[in-house]
Amino acid sequence: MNLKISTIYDCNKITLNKIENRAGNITVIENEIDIPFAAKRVYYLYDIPSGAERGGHAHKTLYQLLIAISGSFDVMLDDSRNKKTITLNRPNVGLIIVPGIWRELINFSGSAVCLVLASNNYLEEDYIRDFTFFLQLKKDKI
Ligand code: T46
Repeated sequence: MNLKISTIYDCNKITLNKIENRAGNITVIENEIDIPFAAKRVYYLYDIPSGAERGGHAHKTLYQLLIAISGSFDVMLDDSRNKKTITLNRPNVGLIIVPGIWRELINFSGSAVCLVLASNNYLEEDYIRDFTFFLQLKKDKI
């Protein structure tokens, strides 16, 4: 997806499977079956102090799935024209974020854990961390 033309409407919540039994539940995520990309990297945010904010950047090429595997938090998405805020609070519901979307993670509950599946390895060059530069890139659509 072209980072210049992607919008917040390309970022959607997905409900993952939940295999239930008396001893508890399992959710399984398989590349290109349960998510529309192949995950190359997994990381998770935890021990997040009350009032802390994470994110504050966009990615040039990275696709991600975010899941609140414990607790809850809000994800604010911005494509330079439109904004929306998504609450994640269930371990079998994730949010797909496509390239070219500014995101901020706020309102973490106590013990919240944010699991992220990402389509590529860590590359600092993939980050756009300056909001003014992000707006310029999105304006320059052609
Ligand atoms: C995102 C949100 C949801 C690494 O060395 N390797 C990694 O794979 C990652 C993700 C981070 N880092 C280092 C880079 C920084 O020195 O860990 C430090 C914190 O990273 P950052 O400030 O980017 O953390 P967040 O929580 O603001 O953002 C992270 C992801 O970077 C980002 O892709 O969408 O989680």
